Amino acid sequence: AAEGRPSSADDYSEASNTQLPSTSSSYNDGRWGDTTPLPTKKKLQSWYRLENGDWELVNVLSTSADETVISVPEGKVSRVKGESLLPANPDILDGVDDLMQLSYLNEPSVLYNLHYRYDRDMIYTKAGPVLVAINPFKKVALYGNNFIQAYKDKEIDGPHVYAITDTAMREMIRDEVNQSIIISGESGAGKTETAKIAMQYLAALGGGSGIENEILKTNPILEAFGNAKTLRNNNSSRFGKLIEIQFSETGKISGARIQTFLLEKSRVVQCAKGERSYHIFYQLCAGAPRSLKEKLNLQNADDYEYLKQTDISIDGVDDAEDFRIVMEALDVVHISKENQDNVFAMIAAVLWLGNLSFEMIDSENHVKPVEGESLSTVSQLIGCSVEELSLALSTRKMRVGNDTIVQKLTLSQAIETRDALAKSIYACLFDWLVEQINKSLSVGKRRSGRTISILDIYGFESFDRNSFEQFCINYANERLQQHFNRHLFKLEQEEYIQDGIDWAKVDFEDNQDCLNLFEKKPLGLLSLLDEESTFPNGTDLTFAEKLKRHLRSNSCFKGDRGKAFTVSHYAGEVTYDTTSFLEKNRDLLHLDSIQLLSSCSCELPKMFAASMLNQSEKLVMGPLHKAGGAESQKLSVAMKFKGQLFQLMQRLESTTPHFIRCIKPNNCQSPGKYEQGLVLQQLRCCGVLEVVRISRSGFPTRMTHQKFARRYGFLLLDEVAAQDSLSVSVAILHQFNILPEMYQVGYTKLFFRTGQIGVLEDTRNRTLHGILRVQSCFRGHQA
Ligand code: AD9
Ligand code: MG
Repeated sequence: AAEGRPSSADDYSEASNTQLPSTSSSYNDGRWGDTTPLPTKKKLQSWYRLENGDWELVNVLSTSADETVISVPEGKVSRVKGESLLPANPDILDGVDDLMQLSYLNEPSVLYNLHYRYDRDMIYTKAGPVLVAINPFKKVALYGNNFIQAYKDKEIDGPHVYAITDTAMREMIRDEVNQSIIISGESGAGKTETAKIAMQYLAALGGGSGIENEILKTNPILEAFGNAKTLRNNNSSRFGKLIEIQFSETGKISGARIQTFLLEKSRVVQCAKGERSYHIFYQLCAGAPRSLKEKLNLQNADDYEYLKQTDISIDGVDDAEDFRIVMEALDVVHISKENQDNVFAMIAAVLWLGNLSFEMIDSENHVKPVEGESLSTVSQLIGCSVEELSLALSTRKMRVGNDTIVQKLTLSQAIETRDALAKSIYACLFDWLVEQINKSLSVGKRRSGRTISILDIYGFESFDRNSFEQFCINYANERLQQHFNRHLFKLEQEEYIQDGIDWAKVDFEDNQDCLNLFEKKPLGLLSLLDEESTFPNGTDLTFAEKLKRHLRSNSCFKGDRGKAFTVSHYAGEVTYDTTSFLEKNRDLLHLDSIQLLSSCSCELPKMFAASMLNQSEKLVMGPLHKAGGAESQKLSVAMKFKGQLFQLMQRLESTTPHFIRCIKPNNCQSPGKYEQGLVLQQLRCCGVLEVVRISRSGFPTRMTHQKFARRYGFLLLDEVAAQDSLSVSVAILHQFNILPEMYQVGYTKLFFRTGQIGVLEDTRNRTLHGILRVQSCFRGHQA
């Protein structure tokens, strides 16, 4: 792992020159004070924490036992407590391309380094084995065939998605081990774009058969059906995705398989102000050719209740043009024209369902759908009679003992039934589409070489109000974080062992306690949720109370007032509001609706019904749900998700992982804005600072014997008997009184604790500065 990790600023300047063909913006927002790289030594500088939590670079004028005198950039002098100061790195380390090279790995130094690079469009930085990517929110000249070629030929090796993908590809071939690229980060941080950039690199290197084009075309399809505008991201993925790209023995792409996780289906019937439903709805309305429009009786987007509650258009997005791209992509992945029409018919059916209104039929508030265009269009589109549809939306069959009775629905029950049907149709359609794509991309039964999987999954979420979705997402992130920790911990250890140095145990924070809180049976969050979901009288409040009763003693759990509870996640505390937890977890579609779909004459609704029934059956028989008993209709959402997650982790465990952490520099999706606090919070959440912390408790600075001897050898006062690099290095260490616990001598490298190299660098700089002065004096004298 240390190979290709330049360990001094000299390497950095080379790397930065080659990596960046053009340097655009200059660095001057004043917040950090004068940060223009200086050719000469700065005064002793430190980071000073301002009241708002931001850090400022200050000069240290003097230090005593209980106070330090500093001067801030504007020249003001203040006396401050030592605790509010952290050491700053020597400026030769400005903008290093691997955070591991920093002598001081404190938060302000990391923030500064990333900011320094970001301002120069160097959006990628390594944090040891992890690639950090900061969203530029603008086009940056870092991609395309020339760059791909250059990374492939190793002409450039600066941090980049291409570089990490290249490593994955090489390791797959060299070690014959499956690889994974795990991309995480907050909404809008750039995961999906990053995944596409990685896919482009793989397609360019492993392409040839044409299948790579099919694989790339899955992106616009999945984005149309699974992405939506949210307040955080105009193109937010509302599902998790793992794409496994398969390679032949010769390293050519032979096929692919996509797995998706937990599509947010509530969005189909309702979304927040300023957000939109799935792109495809607007695309279809805006872009369908006239004949299709007529066939589906399509109106404008703002004629549909499900869409007109919120925004219809997105700035800079042409839905009609995007629809054309989606249709073309559907052709490429071999979805027949007939099936494409069937898909769009389902989309239209969902829209028309939303327009269905109800009228009162008796004095007991019972309702039935209003007869008219909406009802008749839906029934036409799914292939059933108006009567069947009307009945399914206004009554519910119940079993009482051995008898079946028919219960009439009230308005709210009818609306709930209608919306549940719309959501199910959409979710089934999404799954069906993924299945069709997989068929097209599948290499068949022949199991060929190896695979590279790319995981683009929602990052940790903590909002003002956190619901069931955040609960599931954050649980997934706990699992991924554990994978991340264990892997990095192992990597670090391996490097020490390889170089033959003492491996004193480095402690790292395990999140097993939090995972136990979720997974323990029978008294864990997931089990208790499922138990309460199967109780007919269970409510969100009884669920919350149950949690408080049983989990009080768990250190990661805190009961709050009313329906809320708090979990201490690795990334921070999150308070969940249990409102709608049970309903979302049960995710019931009444049997009447399933029966309606199965009796339809159109193919897709019939298939959807079959897959829903199939799932309930699997569940009743399957091992996962013994406890639920035969009455439970369906695997609960949380249990299904947990099962998927376990499978995912198993698959990932058998791969060599490569981690990319995406960071969102501001909340307004705008270029050039770098908000310290926001970046810092994400660095903490996605574990980058943790990696840095793990390294800090080890020996993060590494330099080969040769390099060390070359760089500092001239500082030696006494002759060294042997001139080999190791002897010279050891002599330097002695001369500078570097304490034995501060370093380790490996077979090829010297390993230092944080900050040690800083001392040597200071002396080196001072000496060089002195030499230069003497030389210039000397020249002056000669003249
Ligand atoms: V979400 O969790 O799905 O809501 P992502 O996937 O993390 O989120 P996405 O990749 O969609 O974020 O990026 C958001 C936007 O940032 C994109 O639409 C681009 O406009 C922008 N972006 C992200 N990465 C890059 C990049 N490398 N170059 C230019 C980028 N723009
Ligand atoms: Mg995304």
